[in-house]
Parts: sequence; structure tokens; C-alpha cells
Amino acid sequence: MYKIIAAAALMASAALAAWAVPDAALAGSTPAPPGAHAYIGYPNDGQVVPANKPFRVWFGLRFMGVAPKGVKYPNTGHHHLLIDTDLPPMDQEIPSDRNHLHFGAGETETMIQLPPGKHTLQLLMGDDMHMPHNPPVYSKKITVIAR
Ligand SMILES: [Cu+2]
Repeated sequence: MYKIIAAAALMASAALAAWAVPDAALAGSTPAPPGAHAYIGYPNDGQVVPANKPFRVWFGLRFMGVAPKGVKYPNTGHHHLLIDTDLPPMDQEIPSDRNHLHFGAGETETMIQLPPGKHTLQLLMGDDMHMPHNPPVYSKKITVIAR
């Protein structure tokens, strides 16, 4: 009987622990404004884009402002364009490589060039230290076909 109670108690505490994990562990410490929303204004999901030729990507953002990297100002961040990759860990600095482009000057559009094939694009906002906000602000992941 004792064993069963102990097991039940263990399960209860495990469930409690799962619930008790604060959001902060899954995101940066900079709060996102309520309703903040990022989206890719162009290209559209499923759109065909020219392969090996620069095309424009428009960054959309609502209920949040853009500030350059290093500038700590409430309710702002800068855009990151994720190319052919999933969202990175939300509690770490966003990587900087050819799949994670930072727009630390506060740019709201860019030109990119892709080889032929299917590619994914997604926006993720980062704070002055390139950390995702809490909760993280990211767009839907879209697919484009370069040809
Ligand atoms: Cu950044």
C-alpha cells in the first residue's frame, strides 16, 4: 500500500513540476507587447520566385516596433529571417549564420537569393541582445519555390 501511495505522490509532483515550468525558461526575458505579430508580407506562401536571382522579402510586424540591435526600448525588437531551418531554441541568442539572418539596423525588408528548389522562410523577432521575446514573436513559416 505504501508503495502505491509513494508512486502516486511521485506522479503528482512530476505533473506539478511540468506545470510549474515558467514561460521564462522557454523564452528570453524581454516581454513582447500583447498581440505582437510578425508576418512575411512578401513573397506569399507557395509563391514561385526566381532562382539564383535576388528577390525582395518584406517583413511585417504589428503591435510592436522595430529598434536596432543594442537598443533597449520597450516593445521593440529587430527582425531575423530564418531560411530553410526550424525555429531555434527560444531561451538562447538567435544563431547568426546563413540560415539565420539578423537585421540589426532595423531593416524591414531585404533581398535574398536562393538556389532552385523548395525553400522555407520564417521571421523571428529578437530583442537588443538577439534573444527571442517572451512570448516569442515569430511568423508563420512559408514555402517558396525557386526556379
Ligand atoms: Cu539579431
